[in-house]
Amino acid sequence: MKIRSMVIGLALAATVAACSSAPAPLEVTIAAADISLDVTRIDAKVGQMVNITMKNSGVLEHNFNIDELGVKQASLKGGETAKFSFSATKPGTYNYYCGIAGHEQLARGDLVVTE
Ligand SMILES: [Cu+2]
Repeated sequence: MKIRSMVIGLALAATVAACSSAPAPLEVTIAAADISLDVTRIDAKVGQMVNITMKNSGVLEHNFNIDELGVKQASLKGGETAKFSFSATKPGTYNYYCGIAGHEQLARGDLVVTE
């Protein structure tokens, strides 16, 4: 009985260690203007939750997409703010952009994910 509770104790300790080694969430605030994003590079770790607060400080509608991660955020009207989150399971450089017609080349950036 004593050995059994020790094994359970070790398993719990291992679980806690695994959780605490995960990187803390990354908080990023992005302002979208007509037509640009004020953050053009986000550096994150594999598995790190990226919490975005996006404000549309322009007049036109803007949104946020990362095709490879399935991120497709609904368009914001001028003055609106949205919060959303994502994480990447593999290292790489992921393009993010506004998907409104004609905006992609100007309102874009790179999410750079490393181990
Ligand atoms: Cu846009």
